Amino acid sequence: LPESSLSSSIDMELLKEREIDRSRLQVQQMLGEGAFGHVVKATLAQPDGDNEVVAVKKLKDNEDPNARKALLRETFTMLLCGHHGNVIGLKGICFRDGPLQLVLEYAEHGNLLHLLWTLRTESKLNRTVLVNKRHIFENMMVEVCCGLEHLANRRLVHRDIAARNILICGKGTAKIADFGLARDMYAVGYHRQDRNSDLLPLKWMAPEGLKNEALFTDKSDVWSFGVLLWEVAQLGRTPYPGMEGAGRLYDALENHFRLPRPLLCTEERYQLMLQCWKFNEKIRPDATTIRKQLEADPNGFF
Ligand code: ACK
Repeated sequence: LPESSLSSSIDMELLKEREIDRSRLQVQQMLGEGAFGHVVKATLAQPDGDNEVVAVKKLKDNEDPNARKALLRETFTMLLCGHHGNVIGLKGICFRDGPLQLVLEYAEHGNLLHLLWTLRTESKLNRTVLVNKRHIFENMMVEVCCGLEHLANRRLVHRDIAARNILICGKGTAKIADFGLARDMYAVGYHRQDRNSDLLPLKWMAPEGLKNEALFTDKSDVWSFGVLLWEVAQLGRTPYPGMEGAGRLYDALENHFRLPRPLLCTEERYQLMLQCWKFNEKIRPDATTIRKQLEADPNGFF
């Protein structure tokens, strides 16, 4: 990794502290791909001779300077984030003698959206699975809130909270993943949405994010969390079917249009979603308040 792509020698020190020698990695199989990166399953050789299963994120095209910048930014966001049990952990970084690679904690049960689709199929055959599995999903939402509380404490905005980005690790623990869009609130202050990109998660974005000169805060992640609650109650359906385009959605939201109440949730749970979708971010609850409400009412889904 050329030092010119780092903003300071402090950055270099941060990377060195967390360096992993790439010869310790043995790639096993492809897990999937995102906008600019591949994720592969690999084993990481431990000093005691054991092999730990990990996920490795790398670029599709190492020559693309924008992609390199994006992965480097993702790396530093994860370093700033530090350790939390409900955020996918960064085990280390390979940056010498080859392309930049992030070594991540492996999520053996894949993403939450996929899990919801499976549940939808199962529930068509037997409705009782919903009630039987309710507590698992209630618990996952509490866990995501804990992760969001940690991000807010670290002054980080994720900007892409959605079921597809919640990964499920061993024992069914939900962890926030994919920091590709995340930002440091204080370092950036505000930023302009990239209008040329259609990769932004528009249907999960708060109105201030849909606007051009947006001020993203932890409360923008709270809006997305409300959409995530809706995705769970709708067993992984896509929000606002048929509605495309940031402009149309913004206008609808400004005119008080909201996602309708899912059949598989209580009125109370829907009221919590509506709190997350307050147009004015200042009156949205924070992650701690939402977590307490979820804990006080653990039977809101299905
Ligand atoms: O949604 P998925 O099944 O889970 O497909 C994507 C793909 O790689 C591209 O991001 C999967 N993925 C990402 N990070 C991890 C991880 N830490 N453990 C397991 N799978 C992962 C993700």
